[in-house]
Amino acid sequence: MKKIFALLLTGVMMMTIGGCSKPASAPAPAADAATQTAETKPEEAKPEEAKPAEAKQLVVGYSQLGAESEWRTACTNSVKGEAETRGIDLKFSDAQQKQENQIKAIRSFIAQKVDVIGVSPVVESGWETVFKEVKDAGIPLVLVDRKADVPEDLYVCFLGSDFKEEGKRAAEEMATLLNGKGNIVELQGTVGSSAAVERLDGFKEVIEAKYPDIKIIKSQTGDFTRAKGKEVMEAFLKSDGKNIQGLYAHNDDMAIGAIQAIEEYGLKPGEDIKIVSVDAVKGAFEAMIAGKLNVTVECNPLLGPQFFDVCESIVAGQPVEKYIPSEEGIYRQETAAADLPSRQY
Ligand code: GZL
Repeated sequence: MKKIFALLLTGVMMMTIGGCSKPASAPAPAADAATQTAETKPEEAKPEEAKPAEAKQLVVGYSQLGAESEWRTACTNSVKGEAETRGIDLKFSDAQQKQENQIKAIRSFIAQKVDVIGVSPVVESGWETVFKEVKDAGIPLVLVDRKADVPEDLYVCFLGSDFKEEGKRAAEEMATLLNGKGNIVELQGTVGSSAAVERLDGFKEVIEAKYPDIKIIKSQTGDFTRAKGKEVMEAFLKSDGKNIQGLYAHNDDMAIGAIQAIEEYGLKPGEDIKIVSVDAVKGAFEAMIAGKLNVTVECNPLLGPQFFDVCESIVAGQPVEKYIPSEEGIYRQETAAADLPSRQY
């Protein structure tokens, strides 16, 4: 009996060990190779004729801050037009001058896995968190037109104007118009925007350093719009009226609004009150030709070509400068009629 049990136990053991000896992923037995048909044998397969790889279409997300001025419209048109010319898939968002809308748009671009993100920050502060999300997603970021107060490693480059230099140029032009003496009111751009902060600084620095007989008696934001510029100028005239000899406006749109307020008050803009503004949009040339504006300091909005040059360089792995300045001039009443026909915005 014991012998029969031992024999049975030995048989069971032999079957069990035999069943585990084959690893789960044993390679197909040699016989499989013989069943391949002729046309699929690797040594005879004819590789597809190598087609040149189609260049992948560039996909760029661009958060534009708003549509508050002629300048902004020209900037948007330049970006959209250049994207179309180059066949770039542009994801465009207009934030209507609200930072929360820009942040939402940037997060949407991250979710869409775009190749590059461009941003025109409505204000300088409040960007570090979302820019870190962009960096963590491995997407390069380009600051277009305006700056953001973030560590430099969070963006590839800033593409735009030297706003402080624009403010300095405006101050020299105003001093010439006033012969170095008089009271000025100032219409500031959007509070906290790099354009407004630096245009104020540049203007103030030159006046305080070189023109002790010129005083800035009032300074308030007109938010870069015609309507607000007119409203604030009306308040300036109500409080200081004939005591104002000059107006410095951070953009042409606010200057054009202020011109309406000055005329309604009964004074002659460009004569009783000398006016210097910034941007050099067509509306400013028309006001200069009418003798109502004296000088406009150019701020170039045609940033589309430079923006997409930067995007293409980044995607191609080419080096990009941290700051790419715009080329800009100064335009005065005397040459406005001759200049206007060649203006692009
Ligand atoms: C300047 C730009 C400013 C313009 C305004 O680069 O950011 O914003 O000067 C515009 O006209 O609103």
